[in-house]
Amino acid sequence: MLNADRTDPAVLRELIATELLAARERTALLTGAVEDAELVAQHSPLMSPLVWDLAHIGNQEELWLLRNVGGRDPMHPEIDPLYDAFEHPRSERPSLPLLPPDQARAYAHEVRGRVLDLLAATPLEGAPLLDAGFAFGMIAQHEQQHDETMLITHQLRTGPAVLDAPPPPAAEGVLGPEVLIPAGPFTMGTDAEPWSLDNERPAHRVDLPAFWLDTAPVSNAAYQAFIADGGYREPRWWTPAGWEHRMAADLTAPLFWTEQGGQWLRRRFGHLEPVPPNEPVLHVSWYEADAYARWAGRRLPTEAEWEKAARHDPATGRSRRFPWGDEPPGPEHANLGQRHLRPAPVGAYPQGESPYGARQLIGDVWEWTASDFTAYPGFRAWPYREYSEVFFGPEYKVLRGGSFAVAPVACRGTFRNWDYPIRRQIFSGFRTARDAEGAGEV
Ligand code: AVJ
Ligand code: FE
Repeated sequence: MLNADRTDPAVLRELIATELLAARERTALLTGAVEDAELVAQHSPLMSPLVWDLAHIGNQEELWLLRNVGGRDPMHPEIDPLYDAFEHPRSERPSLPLLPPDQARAYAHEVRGRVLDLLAATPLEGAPLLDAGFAFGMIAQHEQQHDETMLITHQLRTGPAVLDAPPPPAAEGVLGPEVLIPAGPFTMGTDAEPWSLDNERPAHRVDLPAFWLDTAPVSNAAYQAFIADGGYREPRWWTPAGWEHRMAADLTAPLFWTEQGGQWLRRRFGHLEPVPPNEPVLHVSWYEADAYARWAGRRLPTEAEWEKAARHDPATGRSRRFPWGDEPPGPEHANLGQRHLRPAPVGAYPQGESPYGARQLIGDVWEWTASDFTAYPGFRAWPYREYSEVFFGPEYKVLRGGSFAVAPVACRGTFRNWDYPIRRQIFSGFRTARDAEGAGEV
């Protein structure tokens, strides 16, 4: 679908409608799985009540599509400040006079009906917001991003399981521990991806020395070896800020893990289960990932290294949309879209392999990189400064590749996510790298 002929307006309209519908089905499932009392409750100070996400989805859709694209008047201007993410921090949102669940649903539904009418009547060209249906694509991605946020809220909730999904596919083949990425330039970022967000632009050349990268994300078994070796008790593996945080927050294992009778268990969407040794480690902070890498005699890859490993095709010299090529992600390529509510074992998805032989770069777990979230050379904020620009700087670290919770429409080789280095309620894991002295010199 994403490779459909976007130059045909009828095809593009159908693609947009399909993506908007897919997002709404996910939103309906995540907000329909619990009672209204659970929708208005705050399950963690890190998160909004689910009913806030629901009305915020509708409000952003109204703002960008009905008002900015369609020129319509605001439907309920008095509620706008409630759903402006910059007006109220998440921890305060439960005390706001939010729309109750039935009204939030009705509002989002009403906006969507009008948006589908607008889509049928609007040319998808002739203005930057309209070209290639950008504003519609941005809104489909926005809703899916909040569907990931809502899934995080579900993971933080306590109580019996309400979400279910089949298990992901098994590992295939015997993999070496790491792959070599020879020295040389590649194209980072994009000018061509029609629904790319401002921080992915523009395309630019980056020259990198050779490096080795883990073939797959670090597993729970490997991470348990770090714990068992006293990794959380040894300041020399941690940066000073990381050690300070480790002490203050009393970190001893990934979030949602507990030890019982010498065995590690984890809580996952309401199930308490043994930690599966061969799955990528999940729910670790940047500080923990960085400490693990140092303990292993390695380091986190930079964002540029990650993207070169995921996109550069040494046969043609060009960067692809995805590790496997330019085709949109199918279920054979990557664990995306909340199809499975857990990462697949390390070594799954042979069809998603990159030309260098790295696996699971897309899907499964967001991968922490060594890099701060900064603007690419030539960056231009678009269509609003609050999407990316206000977050640029050293406080945020970049994550790449998407997790099992990310929808294909909001995932690609250029996509950049960011968060504070202490955060671990997100679906975060990592892989490690090391310098390759002298390898691959031209
Ligand atoms: C890109 C995931 C950091 O959730 O704060 C949602 C996405 N931006 N609404 C976030 C987003 C506006 C954003 N992240
Ligand atoms: Fe938002």
